[in-house]
Amino acid sequence: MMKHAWDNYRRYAWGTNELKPVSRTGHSSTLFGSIQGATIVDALDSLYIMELYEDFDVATEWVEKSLDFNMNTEVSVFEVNIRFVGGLLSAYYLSGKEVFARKAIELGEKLLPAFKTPTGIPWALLNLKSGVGRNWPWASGGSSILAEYGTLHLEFMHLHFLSGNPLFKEKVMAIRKVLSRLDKPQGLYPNYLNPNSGQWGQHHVSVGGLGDSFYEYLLKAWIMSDKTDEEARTLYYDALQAIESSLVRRSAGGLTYIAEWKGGLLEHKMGHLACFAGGMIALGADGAPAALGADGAPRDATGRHMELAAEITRTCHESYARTTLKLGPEAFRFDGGVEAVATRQNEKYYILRPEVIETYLYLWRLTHDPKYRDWGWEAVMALEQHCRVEAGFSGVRDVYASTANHDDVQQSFYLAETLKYLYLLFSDDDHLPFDHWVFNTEAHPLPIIRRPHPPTPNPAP
Ligand code: DMJ
Repeated sequence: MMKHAWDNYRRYAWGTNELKPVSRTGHSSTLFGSIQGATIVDALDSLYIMELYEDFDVATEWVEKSLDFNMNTEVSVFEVNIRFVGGLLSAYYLSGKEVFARKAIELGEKLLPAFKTPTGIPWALLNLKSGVGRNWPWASGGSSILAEYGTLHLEFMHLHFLSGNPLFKEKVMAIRKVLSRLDKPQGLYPNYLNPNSGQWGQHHVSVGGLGDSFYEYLLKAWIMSDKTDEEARTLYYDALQAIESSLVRRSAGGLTYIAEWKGGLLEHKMGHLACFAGGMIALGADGAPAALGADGAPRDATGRHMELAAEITRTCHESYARTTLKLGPEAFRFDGGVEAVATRQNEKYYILRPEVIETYLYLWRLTHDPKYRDWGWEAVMALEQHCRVEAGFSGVRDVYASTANHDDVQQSFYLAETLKYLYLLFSDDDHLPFDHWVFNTEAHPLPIIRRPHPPTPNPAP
């Protein structure tokens, strides 16, 4: 599947950001401005991990000769960080090739002006030449987005470590300070925060889009620090506690889901993006602090968290199983007489997203229950049957339709995440073991920073 996706990108869209596999041409997205090569940088580590070294060398040569950030263009700070900085960092740690570290640092430095705001909460969008930032015009009251400014920590800590430049660390630690000081409604983090006033915007809370990877990076900041960053640990488990109390619900049919919260009211909807939470909760389960039971005695939280993770995973699998194409919709609901089913036409699409497969990988590694591999295999079959086209893989517009209507985009995260997680799901646990690597939110593995033995690249022979 990787070869099919990569070879066709190479053939029809080389050097552009993504492949349009039906039109057989390049696809550009405004997220990266005029930066090119998103699929190449996103796929580097997957090629390496899958031992496709000749393809990796071709990609490396393109990075050396053609990857360019010196342009007058506006980019999404979050997307460029998770895909380009994250992809380059992983390629460096896997292969040991200096060019990747150099390019990651060069790009990271170009992102620093985004933090020039009264609070230090970065802008969503940045012009790489002028250093002028702004927020998405649609974001509540000119706010920055939780999942965007909260998903820089892992990459910036590695940029700090590799470059010695203290600014990388200072910038992400300052974000955390602002958040720690703010009042949180019922302990929850609203998705919108104004970078000028330091006040929350609209009270919309979500573990799916706009919120998701903020929670992921709290947990992973703790793990990547070799479990020394106690502040991150506390913030993560406190946030999860609030999510459990205020957002986690069980349907009449017995499915556990994570609802969204709008100004105190629950919307009984779960996004495909929120399905990553099964994996996150499982990954964090063994560090969960004991909670006091009703009788005042401490209760071990690990078992409860593993159970919650498994239940969420089951629900996300149901969201796939209840469709015609056996691929999950963008969002599914638990109201109006349905459970784990999309009811709105604009929520029925599947764009090759990884979150459900990502969660299968974590649950597989942490429980070895074979059902997670079975469910992963069901996804492989559905991808092969409905998303594979002659010149690559495409998303589909309606997972409840009897035949696939292709959207003609092969997303770069399909190669970075979906195929990598599938590959690892069917590999041994010592292939990128969790006690050495932490995956950024785009599935780019970053080594745990251990003192006094910090990470060095460890290329395959
Ligand atoms: C990816 O770019 C990342 O996983 C991000 O955290 C969320 N969206 C896509 C995949 O769905």
